[in-house]
Amino acid sequence: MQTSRSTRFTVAFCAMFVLSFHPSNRSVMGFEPNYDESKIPEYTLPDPLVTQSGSPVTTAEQWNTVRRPELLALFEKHVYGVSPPPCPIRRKHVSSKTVFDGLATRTEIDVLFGSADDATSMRMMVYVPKQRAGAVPAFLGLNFQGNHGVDDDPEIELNPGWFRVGRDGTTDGNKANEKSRGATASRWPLQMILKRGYAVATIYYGDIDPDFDDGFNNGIHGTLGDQVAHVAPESRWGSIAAWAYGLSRGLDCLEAETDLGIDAAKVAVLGHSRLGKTALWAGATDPRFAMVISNNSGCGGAALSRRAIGETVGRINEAFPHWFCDQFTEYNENEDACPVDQHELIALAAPRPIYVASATEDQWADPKGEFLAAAAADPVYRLLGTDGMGGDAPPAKMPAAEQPINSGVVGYHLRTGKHAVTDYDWQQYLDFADRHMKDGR
Ligand code: GTR
Repeated sequence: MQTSRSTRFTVAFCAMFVLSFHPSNRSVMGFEPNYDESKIPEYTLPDPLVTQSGSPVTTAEQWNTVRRPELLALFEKHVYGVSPPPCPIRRKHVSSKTVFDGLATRTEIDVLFGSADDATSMRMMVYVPKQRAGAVPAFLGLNFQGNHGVDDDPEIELNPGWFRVGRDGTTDGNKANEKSRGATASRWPLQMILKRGYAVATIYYGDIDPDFDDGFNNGIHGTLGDQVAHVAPESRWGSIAAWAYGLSRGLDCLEAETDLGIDAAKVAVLGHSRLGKTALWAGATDPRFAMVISNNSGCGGAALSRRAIGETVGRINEAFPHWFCDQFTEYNENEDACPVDQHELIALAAPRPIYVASATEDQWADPKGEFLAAAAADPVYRLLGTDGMGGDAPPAKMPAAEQPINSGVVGYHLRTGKHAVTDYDWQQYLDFADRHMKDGR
């Protein structure tokens, strides 16, 4: 049974109210997560190398022409929803400045979705190292608290848009306040990244689609919604798909802005948590992304849904009814019925390098399920002529904390600590990028 958008809006509004006040945010609405491995339901993962009609996929050509398009369409229909075709973008330069004692140039560009004067726009903030021999590889990711939350330079405009009410005093109602300057700087070690020879581009995710269920009218859902009118309502794009769409338009902008000094053929898309789910979907739908990085993305991201441990499909759809398409609710407490699982999302990035990261205290996101999903994508990577997770086969056992698996093109690590992005995570991503995105690789 599908609920209507308006019912969902009411439910979501109440859920948001409860969520903003609940101390743990983890057991709302009567949901008690299971963390006991022995209570995981028995499940069989769908085989990424067998088509829906039961034919084995044994060649790269079959993968590219039959199975990959089939899986992509299944994820669209059942999980994230169908997005509109790419819209033309317009770009407006906002500022350019030398920052960090001459280390980098910071450029801000407004990217408009479509040609209408009142088109929704997002502001991309780009840091490029000044010392470079040629065009440099880059990381592109969405941020949670505005570009002004990434770096506390008062010259970065306080984003005037809608923000989720923060428990850290960084919002007044749904508006960001001065305390939000630099609030997420620890997740964006800009100088460390720049010193390693990489550019960084980031966009506030709420510019693309504010993160609440308004019946899909605001953000680019409103601007571009007509273009999915032909799609069955239950399979139209949710917010994760909208954010991923924004990342692709961000890449369009980087491709067009050749003067920035970025090599647009070497852009890694990355994200944390819900924005990690988004990065995975962006990597799956847009093969121009040269590398994909999922940081603690959990349920609906890198974690296998069928394990139903920690956050489940039912719980995520209840708490965040706008993230996925309505069809995904069919798999609430019914994960086995979904024709895909998340290892196949990882496989959709193949043969491009992908890195999945978990944290020991982030059981809600099911670190083991994230590892198992990466390992279950390995056969697709090998079919496409890469070494997958490295060695002759993916490791049978999950690695211990701080023992990254990074010799192949499918990387994974478990970090000690909480749901976060830390310098340790970035060091692994930079090392991985050095191996796969630097010249001559
Ligand atoms: C949680 C949600 C997770 C994760 C996280 C986040 O509340 O249950 O799936 O996405 O939010 O994005 O911070």
